[in-house]
Amino acid sequence: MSSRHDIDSLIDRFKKHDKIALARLITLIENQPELAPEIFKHFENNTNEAHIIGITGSPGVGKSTLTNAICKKLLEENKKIGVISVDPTSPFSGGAFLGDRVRMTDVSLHPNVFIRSLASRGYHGGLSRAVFDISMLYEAYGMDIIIIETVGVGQAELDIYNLAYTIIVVLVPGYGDVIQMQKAGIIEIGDIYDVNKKDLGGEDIAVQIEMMLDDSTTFQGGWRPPVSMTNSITGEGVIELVQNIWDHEEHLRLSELIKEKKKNRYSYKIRQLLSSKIEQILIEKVLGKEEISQLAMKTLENGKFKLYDEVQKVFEDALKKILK
Ligand SMILES: Nc1nc2c(ncn2[C@@H]2O[C@H](COP(=O)(O)OP(=O)(O)OP(=O)(O)O)[C@@H](O)[C@H]2O)c(=O)[nH]1
Ligand SMILES: [Mg+2]
Repeated sequence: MSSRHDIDSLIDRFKKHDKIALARLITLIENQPELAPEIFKHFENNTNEAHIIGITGSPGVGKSTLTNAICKKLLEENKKIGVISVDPTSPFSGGAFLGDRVRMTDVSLHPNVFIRSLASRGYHGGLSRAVFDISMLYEAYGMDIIIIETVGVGQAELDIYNLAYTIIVVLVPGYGDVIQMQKAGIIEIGDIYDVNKKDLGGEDIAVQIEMMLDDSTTFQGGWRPPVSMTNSITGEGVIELVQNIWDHEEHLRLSELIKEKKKNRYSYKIRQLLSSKIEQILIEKVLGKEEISQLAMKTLENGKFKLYDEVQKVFEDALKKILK
């Protein structure tokens, strides 16, 4: 199911806003990234640009529920929305995939919303590649807004900083969360802060974030991140949060910072593409599995402390071969 003809007919249906065709193209590009150029070729005349939002925060703070509530609000504004939900599917939160489906069923059947969950496990670094490619498909499909949900631990939140234009950091009542986020260095990346589960308190957290922001001396281009409080189950406070999103979008547009954000997004992607190509050349043409295991044998024989030198030598030889 990937012959040229199949792709062409999928694209035809995609262009007629067939959600099933969108879903299939996503699956195709997810599993066979090498098809991306052929697929994207069909959209060369498409100029639609979406505003890309990243929602991040610790597990269970309500990111998916909040995404659902934001979608509802945006649908009232007649927006078309694509969601990419990166689920950790950790052994501890097993079944998160289905859980997200359930929490988002509210909006997922609406013709102007499309939701894709990606299991973060098993991607081995290719996750942001998939997130990027899917967001390209969403833009080609005509989405006005793209929401990327990631758990704010590990590598993923660094990726989101490079991939999205407006970052929402979600926190919940209880100081532990703020401290954990501070440790992980995530707390600083927010353009907007939201204290969710306000039905459980949270005033103190909002104050703490405001104080933290007051201590920061530099705000990017004069933007001081606003702090909202929501109950994403009832939708309370979501109007304010969505207003903050639009304010930030306007700020980026008027200050032309959006150009920087976009430049950063594509630079990031280009670096990724290039380094994977270089890696591929190295592995396929110069240093395959066989050569690497020979090198390992040599290391065992000659002493493990020579490992770095040996690798450097092999690398230099490889470079010479490539450049020849
Ligand atoms: N009391 C209360 N519970 C909430 C609120 N928002 C979400 N929840 C509940 O919090 C739990 C986790 O919500 P999710 O939306 O799955 O949280 P998440 O951050 O997406 O979780 P992961 O994707 O697993 O990290 C669910 O049981 C929600 O019903 C809220 O505003 N108040
Ligand atoms: Mg979730």
